[in-house]
Amino acid sequence: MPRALITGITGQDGQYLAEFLHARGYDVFGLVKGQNNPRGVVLQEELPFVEVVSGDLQDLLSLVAALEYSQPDEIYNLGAMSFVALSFRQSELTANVTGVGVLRMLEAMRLVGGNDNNPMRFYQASSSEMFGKVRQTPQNEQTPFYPRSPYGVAKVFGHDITVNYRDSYGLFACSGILFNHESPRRGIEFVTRKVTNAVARIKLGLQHELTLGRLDPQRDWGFAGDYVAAMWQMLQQDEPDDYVVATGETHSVQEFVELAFRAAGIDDWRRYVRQDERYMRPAEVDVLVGDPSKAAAVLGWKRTVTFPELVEMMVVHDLEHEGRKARRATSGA
Ligand code: F7E
Repeated sequence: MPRALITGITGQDGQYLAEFLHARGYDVFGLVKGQNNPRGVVLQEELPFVEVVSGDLQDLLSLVAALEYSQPDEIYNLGAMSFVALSFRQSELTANVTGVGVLRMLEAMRLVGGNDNNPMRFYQASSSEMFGKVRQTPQNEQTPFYPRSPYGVAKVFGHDITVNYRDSYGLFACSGILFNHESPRRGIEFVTRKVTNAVARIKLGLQHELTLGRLDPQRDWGFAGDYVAAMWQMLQQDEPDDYVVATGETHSVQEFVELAFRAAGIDDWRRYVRQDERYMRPAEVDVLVGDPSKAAAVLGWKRTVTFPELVEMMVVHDLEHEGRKARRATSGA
């Protein structure tokens, strides 16, 4: 059976990727950091087939030990401090985990390596945030980077060091430049899930307003379940390479908000939405839209969920989820 090690296993993408690989017969190992990490406990309940390996992207020896133990054919480096807004307040941590963490994993891979006939393959989760103040539209694999946050800067380092280690040491290392991808498993700190969760709670009478930052930024939003397939496809090619994964469409935060309220049967969204500077960033990425034609041509990748379907999927999930929580609270169970 093929073996895979996933960092960031407790996040949205880690969970979808673990299920995807498990369904294809992989033994899946997940790197979990810290002592008694509560997300590790949730992971064991939701994805019992994942074998948890302890380790931290800030600790090279722990990565060496994790690779020696799991002996993966494929390493998926999804672990990061991934919230752009927080990266402005914890920039050093972001540089260390999101940036230098990639270098540590590549070094661990060089040390442990796998055998010559079957060297380990590496996937780096790069990000459209690297394009930041965009130099070209739509963005493709050749578009120059201009990151706008400590997170984006750290991701540029992670991307460049992946390419450098591939060129320098012949590692099978790929970088997937993924545009925003969302799902009912998205963390509540990100705007899409914050919106769909609030819409559900407003509909159920549990909350009365939704406070957001800017409504005009535009993003290329796809469904996370589609995007993990592209990660895997990259590692099945004969040669390692870099790919943009995106829908090719862009929508504003406001459009997402309008559709989400409409999906819950509420037409007058403006009654509920308030803006607050607290949620505005020192530097913003205004418009992102990716060109996924290389991923389509080489990997045969395409998205299966449209933007309105994505919004509806998240609202329906949150209505059900918040409704169940509220019922449990009133029944005292
Ligand atoms: O913000 C605006 C905010 O935090 C989207 C991460 O997965 O995708 C994600 O980065 C937009 C921004 O995602 C609120 O200013 C308005 O313009 O959901 P987000 P992001 O920053 O695009 C990329 C590809 C990654 O790699 C990242 O790891 O929405 N916005 N009001 C808000 N954003 C948040 N979070 N909260 C608000 O209240």
